Amino acid sequence: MSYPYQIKSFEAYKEAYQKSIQDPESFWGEIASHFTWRKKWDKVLEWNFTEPRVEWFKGGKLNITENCLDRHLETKSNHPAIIWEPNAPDENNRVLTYRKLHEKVCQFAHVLKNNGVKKGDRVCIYMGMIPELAIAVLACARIGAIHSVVFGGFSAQSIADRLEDAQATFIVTCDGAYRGAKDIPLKSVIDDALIGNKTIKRVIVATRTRTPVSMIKGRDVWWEDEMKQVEEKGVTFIEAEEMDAEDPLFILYTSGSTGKPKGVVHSVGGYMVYTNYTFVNVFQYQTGQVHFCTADIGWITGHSYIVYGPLSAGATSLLFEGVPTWPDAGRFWDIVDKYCVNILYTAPTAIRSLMGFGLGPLQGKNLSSLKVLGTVGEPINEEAWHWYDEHVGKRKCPIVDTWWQTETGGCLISNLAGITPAKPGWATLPMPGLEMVLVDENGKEVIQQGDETISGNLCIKSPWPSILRTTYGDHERCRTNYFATYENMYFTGDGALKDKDGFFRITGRVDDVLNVSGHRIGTAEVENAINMHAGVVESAVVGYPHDIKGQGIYAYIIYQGSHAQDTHGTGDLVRRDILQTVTRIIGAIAKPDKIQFVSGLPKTRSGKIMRRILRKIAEGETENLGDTSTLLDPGVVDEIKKGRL
Ligand code: 6R9
Repeated sequence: MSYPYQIKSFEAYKEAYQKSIQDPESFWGEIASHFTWRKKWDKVLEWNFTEPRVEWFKGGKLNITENCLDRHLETKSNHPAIIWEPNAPDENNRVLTYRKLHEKVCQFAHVLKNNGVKKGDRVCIYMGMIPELAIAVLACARIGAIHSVVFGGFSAQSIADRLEDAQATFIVTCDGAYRGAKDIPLKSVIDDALIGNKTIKRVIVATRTRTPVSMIKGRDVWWEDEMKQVEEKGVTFIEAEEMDAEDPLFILYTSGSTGKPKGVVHSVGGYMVYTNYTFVNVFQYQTGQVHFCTADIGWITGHSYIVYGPLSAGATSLLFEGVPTWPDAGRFWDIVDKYCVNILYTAPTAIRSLMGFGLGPLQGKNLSSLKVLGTVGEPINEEAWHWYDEHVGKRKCPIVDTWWQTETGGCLISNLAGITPAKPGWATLPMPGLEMVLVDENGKEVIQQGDETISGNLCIKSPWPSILRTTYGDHERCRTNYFATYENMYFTGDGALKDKDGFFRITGRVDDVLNVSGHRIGTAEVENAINMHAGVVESAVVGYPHDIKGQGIYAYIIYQGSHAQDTHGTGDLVRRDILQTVTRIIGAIAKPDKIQFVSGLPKTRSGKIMRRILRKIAEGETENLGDTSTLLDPGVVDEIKKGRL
């Protein structure tokens, strides 16, 4: 398979960009024509950002799995689609060719149907990184069910909230998951999440860890038993459901500045075209190459660049169950060596953590297969960039710094590997079709004069094919969150710089969202969880710079529980209980790194917590706190400064 829309020179990029802005409909229509459609669209694009309403390839009919699987069968049936590397290096790996993956997806689609799943039903998928996860995702898409993958690190409470919000009726899970030295009892977490749940009709459980599980009669069935029934009938195919281009493909929950995660909805047609287009162009994928994206499928990066982007391009996608530091910090390099990985796509936090182990783990590992390196999830600091470039890429692999979001579906700002220039710490140029602007607090576009570098809030003036369509069950929330801050623009929530060459550097979130190890966490969410603890009166959570995680979580807590005595000592017991509470309510990823007990929080006379001050103290900038005269009780600031951790 060749990609006629693969950009091959900087000149060609500029041309494509020009064309995409002048005539987006013919630009995207031409690209979309290279996919398999049951029926061609009537109109490429209709939109307004006021409702908002965005429709791409309107009237078009397709199924994304025919594009990810069926269309490759003629020429690539024996090519590996998914290579699976298990958590333990001595366990056998698995390779699923396009034929095998197609067969398994069709069979599991039958299983879903046999269990009552219908087009439009919401299926929650809570699994570890095993091939069955990708199979479950694709099987949902095959029959038009809407998948909602929940990352395996989220708690029962988080799952329960998501099940409720999506009104999910089915769950696919595993007995347990291996992640490094840990063994996570997924089914047991699901059981907790289902206490009191009335909507879930069936739970399908795949075997992985053989952790004992309680299978509830009439509700829970084994993946293997169900598959066997289909296999024994010799069934290897299922007709794909014909979907409208604008039908929802999936829901993925992500954190915002309010306490409740939002169910971002992506639709079939636009998401398919855009993830494929960016996969082929950003990474400059060549047929036969092995693409290793280290994200978990529970995040958008895994959806777009492990599953849909690579498979729709007929690529080989490597799926790794474990973590970069287990059994040792050489694991990524062993995998690159073992499978001759050509493209490695990971997060700056992983690079920084591996840097900490020095060069030893790289020794004796053959990394010469690598052609392209990528990063995603957070700004990359120059030190990490150079380490990646020098010690992993051996100065011969372009590094793509890809900026994007759950809501954007695919990369929006990135250099194209080896085609457009890179600049350490800069995501560089927008993808074709993307009209990025920087806006000041008053909503006015910041206009560049001469060679100056400008800064502002990053907004987008017009839609690209994989823009979110809504937040599930609450369109108004989608409007107010993304389209109401600035008129007629999508607001990203990020701040950015733009230099004289038009390159963008993302400086980080400008809202109350933290980015911890590349994971988005809302401060309000963490506060809500902390406040659940019986002894907590009030709390305020902010981010602070963390060497490895990028940002750490700093919590200021007013505590008056029965353990109060202890907070005057070390407070360790209480701290431990609070961490346990956060783990229960959200998951371990949201645990504060620092907890400072305080007697009061800096508030304005109207009762608003002044986070700006708390942020500065957490960052260690205790001297220059700005205007504190509007505070109700300026004295608390001194106390907080003194007790800083
Ligand atoms: C894909 C993904 C989105 C937020 C985003 C921004 C940050 C992502 C980045 C980056 C600087 C990059 N972010 N990529 N910041 N440079 N290359 O990560 O989606 O989990 O929704 O997070 O992550 O702040 O707004 P998501």
